[in-house]
Amino acid sequence: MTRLILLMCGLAYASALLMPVASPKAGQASRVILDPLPKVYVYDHCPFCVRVRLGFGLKNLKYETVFMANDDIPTPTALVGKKIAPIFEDKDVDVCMAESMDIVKLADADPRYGAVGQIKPATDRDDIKAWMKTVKARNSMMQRPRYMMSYLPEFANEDGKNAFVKNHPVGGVEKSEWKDDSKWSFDQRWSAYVDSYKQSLLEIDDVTASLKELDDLIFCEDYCTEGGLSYDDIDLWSRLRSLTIIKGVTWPTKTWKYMKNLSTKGDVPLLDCMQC
Ligand SMILES: N[C@@H](CCC(=O)N[C@@H](CS)C(=O)NCC(=O)O)C(=O)O
Repeated sequence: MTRLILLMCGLAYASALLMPVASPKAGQASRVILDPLPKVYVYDHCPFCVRVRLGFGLKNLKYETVFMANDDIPTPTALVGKKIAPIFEDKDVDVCMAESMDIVKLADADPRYGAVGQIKPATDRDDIKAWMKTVKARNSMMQRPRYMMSYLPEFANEDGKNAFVKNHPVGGVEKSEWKDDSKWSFDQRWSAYVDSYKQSLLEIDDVTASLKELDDLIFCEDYCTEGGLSYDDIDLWSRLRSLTIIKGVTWPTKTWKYMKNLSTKGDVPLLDCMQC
């Protein structure tokens, strides 16, 4: 009997995962498919990149996602002159640019990329901004070691991971000091990452508690600010997605539905399948 129940649960889970993703979604703008497709160069873990992916996905604008390796300097430099993500490239109209919010705003103001004005302006909500400020440092410390344990494409090779570790301090160390090879060796940096992961296990309940506070600030399961989907969501959802990699966090019901709904509508998967 237990085996039967487990099998049924497994089947329900599998059918949820295997739902067709290309079917038209209720209330969504019609699909925009340019030829050639515009490209978005990203790192999967990067919340700024997620802003663009979410914005384009919500607009139902098809684009090619290029996951750059984290140690790839030539690709972004050839495009915009420095190592940065996201980068938006639409060769047909000679557009190649960085800056996530500028990219989403450009796409939502130009009929080339579908109906304009689908995303309402940011409302500058001080309560959500204050929440994000309070949790920012702690959340980064929890996410960084987990990215190194993940299957994210920019870290598919050791060089990508090593580049990330060298550029992202943990344990409250200043970036300039952390990057100084005379002060921090390769092994010391990695060992600090292990310590940071261990420390983070003691802070899981704090993440749960902070999400409980946020839940009261989220208006509904589809958008965080009364009035509809806005740039508030483009920013907030993209930051929250990074938290979905942390195992053991209990998400409040409304906030989790918000995460799942925008994940589906924006066609950006959460990271919960690689929690650690
Ligand atoms: N203001 C930029 C920030 C972009 C940004 O800082 N991206 C990070 C990745 S999360 C980056 O490319 N950093 C340089 C690096 O990884 O070397 C935006 O919103 O697009």
